[in-house]
Amino acid sequence: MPPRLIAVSNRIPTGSHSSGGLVVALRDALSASGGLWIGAHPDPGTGLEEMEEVSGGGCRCLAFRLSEEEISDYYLGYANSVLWPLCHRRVDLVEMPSTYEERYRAVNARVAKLIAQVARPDDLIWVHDYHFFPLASELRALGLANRIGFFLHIPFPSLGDLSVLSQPEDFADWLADYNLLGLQTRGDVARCLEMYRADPRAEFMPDGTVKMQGRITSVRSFPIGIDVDHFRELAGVGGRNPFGREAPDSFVIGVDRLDYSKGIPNRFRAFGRYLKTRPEGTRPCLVQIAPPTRERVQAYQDITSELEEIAGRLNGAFAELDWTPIRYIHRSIDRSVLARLHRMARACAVTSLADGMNLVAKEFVAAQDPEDPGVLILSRFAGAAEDMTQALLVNPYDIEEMAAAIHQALEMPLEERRARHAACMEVVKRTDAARWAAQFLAALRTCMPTLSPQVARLSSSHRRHRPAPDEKPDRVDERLE
Ligand code: ADQ
Repeated sequence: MPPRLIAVSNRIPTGSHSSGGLVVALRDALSASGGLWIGAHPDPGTGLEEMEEVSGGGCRCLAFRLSEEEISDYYLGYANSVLWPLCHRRVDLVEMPSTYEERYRAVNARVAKLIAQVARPDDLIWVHDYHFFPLASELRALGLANRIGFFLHIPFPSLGDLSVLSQPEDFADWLADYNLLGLQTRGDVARCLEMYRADPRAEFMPDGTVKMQGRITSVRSFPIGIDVDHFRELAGVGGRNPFGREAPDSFVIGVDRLDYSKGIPNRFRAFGRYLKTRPEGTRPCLVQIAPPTRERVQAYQDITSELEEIAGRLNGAFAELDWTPIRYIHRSIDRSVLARLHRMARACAVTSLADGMNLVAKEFVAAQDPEDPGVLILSRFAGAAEDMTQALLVNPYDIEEMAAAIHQALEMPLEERRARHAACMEVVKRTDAARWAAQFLAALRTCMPTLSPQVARLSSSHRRHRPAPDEKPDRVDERLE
């Protein structure tokens, strides 16, 4: 039996979110080790000092509750109005009331205590994403010497953008408490190492690891992928045409959470530009599926209005009685319908201004019929572009170039489509979600451990923890004292 795994992420799988590649890959790794998945309960609540079992995820899941204030200040606030825009090169959108950061630190400290209550000394702990940057520091302060890994799903921020944080030096410090730091791309690794290179406390070891004040961290890229076979199966299943009698002649598909990082307004503009010059007699559509997220954050309300305005204007200008060029669906749809739509589309437009990987690009490629595949138009700023170089790579700020790519994709000869698809498919298979999880865990199991004396020293000098206004003085969990 491999060492027990504890996964920590903001979301835990519940019935409705349990079929994505990440969930399947982690669930399998957790089941194989008799592990636990810890995350926030989907509903706010009280009873903040303990976790509760949640069912529906296919593995043992424990949830902690977030209070309404924590959802506002920690989740919507620091995580999604500071760290998310910072990592997606939108420092202009960063909002910084001091309660955001205080609550972010306090939630991480509280979650660390909850984890410490259930963790055994030889468990592997795998922390996911920007909601939990300081979690390892908090666990070390409680005396845990376990191997702790971190995977960042979104882009690693640039050194310049990090200086927006109130205490940028804490960021490098937080990450140094992880034994393994997993990032999506080689570009992310380069940005992370640039941060450590600029930090006088850090030194580089001959094996490429980073040493900071006695802690050794390995920084590596692990490009995430999808459950390829499952998505192919979903796409290949027959059944009814999702359009019914309203099927377009040919269409380009876009599927994204409605987020400003996904570059959807420029995609619409590029499609409008393409419509102006399209070959005579053709009536293609852009089918955009964009369910809302984080609707209480102003920047997300703004992008929703902007898209409605552009789609309305373009449809007003180009629609005919029996043709609506932009079909914009502002809600989530069933994954099997999504897979069918991908297979039917002639092209998929992924136009992110910044994106950790972008799984939609991989899902589109996996869904294609290799004998008659559609074409992937892919932003060079999505992590997926680092390896999927045979997609039609575009600059998402350049409307003309994207319009030309839409034309090229819809007119591309069969042989070229096949060759490009085969090359992209090779990448999709190579980065399958199960392999991604296995590779990360193999690296975590073998990376340099944290020694107990180091933890003791670190926790005694747990320098910068600033208690939140409503936080009571700590009593370290007795088992660990
Ligand atoms: P996201 O920003 O959410 O993920 P992405 O990688 O594209 O972006 O994954 C979205 C997932 O949600 C896909 O599986 C997609 O099919 C699904 N989805 C999107 N719209 C949907 C809809 N309307 N109905 C049903 N399903 C829908 C973050 C990072 C990414 C990184 C992933 C994984 O921002 O860069 O690739 O994590 O690490």
